[in-house]
Amino acid sequence: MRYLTAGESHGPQLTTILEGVPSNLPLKAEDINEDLARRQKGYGRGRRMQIETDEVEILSGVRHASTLGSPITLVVENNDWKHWTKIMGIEEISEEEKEEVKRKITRPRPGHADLIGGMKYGHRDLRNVLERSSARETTVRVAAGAVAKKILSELGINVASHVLEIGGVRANPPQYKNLNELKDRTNESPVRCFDQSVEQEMMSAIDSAKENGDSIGGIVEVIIEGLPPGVGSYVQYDRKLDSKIAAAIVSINAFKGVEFGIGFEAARLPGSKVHDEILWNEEEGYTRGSNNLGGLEGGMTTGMPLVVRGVMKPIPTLYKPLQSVDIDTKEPFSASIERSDSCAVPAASVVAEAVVAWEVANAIVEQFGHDRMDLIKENIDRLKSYAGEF
Ligand code: EPS
Repeated sequence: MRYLTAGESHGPQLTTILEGVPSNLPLKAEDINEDLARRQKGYGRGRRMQIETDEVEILSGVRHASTLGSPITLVVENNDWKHWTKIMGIEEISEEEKEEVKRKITRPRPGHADLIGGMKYGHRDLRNVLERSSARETTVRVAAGAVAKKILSELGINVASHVLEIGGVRANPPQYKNLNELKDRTNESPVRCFDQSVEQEMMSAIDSAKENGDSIGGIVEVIIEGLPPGVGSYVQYDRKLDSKIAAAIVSINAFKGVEFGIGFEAARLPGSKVHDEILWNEEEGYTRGSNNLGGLEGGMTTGMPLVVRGVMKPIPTLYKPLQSVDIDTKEPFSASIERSDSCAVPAASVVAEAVVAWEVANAIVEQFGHDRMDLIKENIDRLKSYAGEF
């Protein structure tokens, strides 16, 4: 499977076309809208989220609530577009009109794509860069991920995400009975955190960042349960599932790092404390005594829960002035901006869930038969019973 996204933050709409989604997958707009709504929530978002009510329109590839196997087109309208029709219009405008059209940007934000994107594409109005580099694009990545999650759920595979850290406030490792409990509680939490004892502290950290005109980042975690062993491969670098997931995580706006299982902690421990001992019992077949490697060995799933974390830097759009240079005058300036999120970590956890789900679903679809959901299911069941007896 593959997908592309298109659309500007304040343009008319965001679009994604998903290619290679198997046929006969039950799919309704509600399945996608639920995740779009989850992405819009989260303490620390700015005023833009009050303007938008993200809802998908499915324009191709689905008939009578079931996929056809043909490309699926998903569109989400930007409600804010109506305020930007002149500024973001597609039609030609005269030089005088251009002067009238305010909001030309010549002052790049440190940490954003503005300066280098302008240099690279030859845009002296940096709006031409920021409109596409904006995290608004993650809306349709979540829509694509919702379709991937639907594939996984049909195969008995469960995907969750939660927030582990915001602005230096750390949650205790979540102790949950099952993944649905983790999902239910984090969906209720304003910061998408399982540990209620730190929720308030996280929100206070967001409040004080906002008061100071600053922004804060954090750490999110994605967990996938119910995977068969052997998804991905060790035989070639570009077939390793962990490499694809790592690329997907750092492709999310503002994400700077990724780790699996105990991650960077593995550097500080001896091998005897890192590797997960292999066990076997009649009922479950092969299992592990621990899951330090996050469900991946040799670029393949082990059958244990897949655990991956991503690090989000603070959003670079700050009310607090940071030193930069105006590209027209070359004068230094430190300006404030109009509108920003002070923290988007809770929303980013939903995005992380979507992009990881896509990579895992894609690897499964490629490996277990591309075309039809029923054949994919049969192939996975066959592999699972083989693995149990192996
Ligand atoms: C963003 C800036 C803000 C965010 C936006 C990402 O938008 P605006 O410039 O319209 O205030 O709200 O995020 C979204 C719109 C979204 O849907 O997540 C940026 O510059 O990256």
